[in-house]
Amino acid sequence: LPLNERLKRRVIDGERKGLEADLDTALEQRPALEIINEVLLDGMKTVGELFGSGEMQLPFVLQSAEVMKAAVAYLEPHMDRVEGETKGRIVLATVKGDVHDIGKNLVDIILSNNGYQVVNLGIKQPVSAILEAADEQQADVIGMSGLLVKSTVVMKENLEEMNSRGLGEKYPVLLGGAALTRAYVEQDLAEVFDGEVRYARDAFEGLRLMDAFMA
Ligand code: B1M
Repeated sequence: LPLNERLKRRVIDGERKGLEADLDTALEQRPALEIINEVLLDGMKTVGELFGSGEMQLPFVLQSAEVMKAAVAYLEPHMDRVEGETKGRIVLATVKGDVHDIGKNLVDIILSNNGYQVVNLGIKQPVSAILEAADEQQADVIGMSGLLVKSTVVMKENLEEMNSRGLGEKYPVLLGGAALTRAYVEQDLAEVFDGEVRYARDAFEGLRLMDAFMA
């Protein structure tokens, strides 16, 4: 198989052996971020489709996720980094009940490499932990990720909790994850939230929105 197809296949098949060697070859041809966005994520997309249609079982999805994570970790040192003063701080978490963290961790990498301090709390974070960390770390922005449909409901509850604690105006909120839509966030959620809440389709839009929040 050609290199890109082979890399994509590794994600789909959860085949780690020889991954680094293929990534090294790929790095000779294109930047690390492009490998992630145009090759590896394409593989994850196929995994999602196969799982969704019942053609792939959960343990195999987990193996794919592990290859994806290993590849991102291997590529991270090869990504461009903007040096200089910190542009701001975000507390980032996958919401309560949700274990998906590949997208969240990509957001972490992109923001960290572009001048932001990221306090990454991990997965399954209740709103109380997110708000506590935001307070302790003096965050400028709160970022929540979630891929399950039920996480979109959790996010709404979290925003309502922020309202009730009078924190809506204090922290702008950035939301992302496959189950969300722009309309749900920027119309439905924006209506219930006292502050500013924005939807990021991907990590790069997350970066643009952070820049806008901090401007
Ligand atoms: Co799960 N899973 N999974 N899964 N999984 C989905 C989400 C699903 C759509 C698959 C499907 O059915 N086709 C489905 C959800 C359906 C629904 O809710 N209606 C699903 C399900 C059902 C489940 C379980 C319930 C399965 C089960 O147990 N029966 C279970 C849930 C457990 C739980 O959370 N409580 C489960 C478990 C798992 C694994 C553990 C096996 C594994 C996760 C491993 C891990 O993350 N460490 C896994 C995986 C890998 C997936 C799919 C296949 C791929 C997700 C992924 O990593 N994509 C996924 C299919 C899909 O998404 N269509 C699926 C790549 C990643 C880069 O994309 O996270 O969307 P994403 O991030 C994007 C953007 O969304 C954005 O930036 C990224 C790109 O730049 N973004 C942000 C994300 N967060 C952001 C935050 C921001 C800004 C941008 O600012 C704060």
